[in-house]
Amino acid sequence: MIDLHYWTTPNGHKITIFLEESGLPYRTVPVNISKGDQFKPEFLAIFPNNRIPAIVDREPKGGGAPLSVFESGAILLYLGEKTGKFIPSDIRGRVEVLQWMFWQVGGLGPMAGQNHHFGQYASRWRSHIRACRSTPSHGASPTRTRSMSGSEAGSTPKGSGRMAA
Ligand SMILES: N[C@@H](CCC(=O)N[C@@H](CS)C(=O)NCC(=O)O)C(=O)O
Repeated sequence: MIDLHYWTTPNGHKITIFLEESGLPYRTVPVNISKGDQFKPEFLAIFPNNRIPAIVDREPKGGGAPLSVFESGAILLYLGEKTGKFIPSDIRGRVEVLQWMFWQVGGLGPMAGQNHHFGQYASRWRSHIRACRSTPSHGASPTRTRSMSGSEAGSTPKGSGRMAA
């Protein structure tokens, strides 16, 4: 049985598509990244990169302790090798699959992710940060520092954009 630590994002879907297509038994463990579940100590203890998707294979090949894997590309490769599906064993077929997988995880994925991040979230931060900087007395107040680290942890700035000192 595979535990899939998951939220409904394109990176999460990559793994559900593989699992559904391969017929491997799995259960989903929701990680609400909008609420910051990925920063909970119990999640970080297994997956230090604070991101979904991530899996725990409770029956790894060869037996032994449950095996955890994070990063969608590493998970896809792990599951491909575990099941013998979607990753050919001959060198030419293998290269064909791996080059497109690396293209996706190293090129298209991050570009699309950053486009979404800067278009949807950072644009809100920009006006927030500009408003803070326009008031010198708000320079490096602890409130601002706290608020900015809150934003980095996934929440969006609240209020009009100007913070109390
Ligand atoms: N390179 C990673 C990217 C994973 C990723 O960015 N996951 C996002 C959701 S699609 C996430 O968990 N974000 C939470 C955060 O950054 O705090 C992969 O391919 O698995």
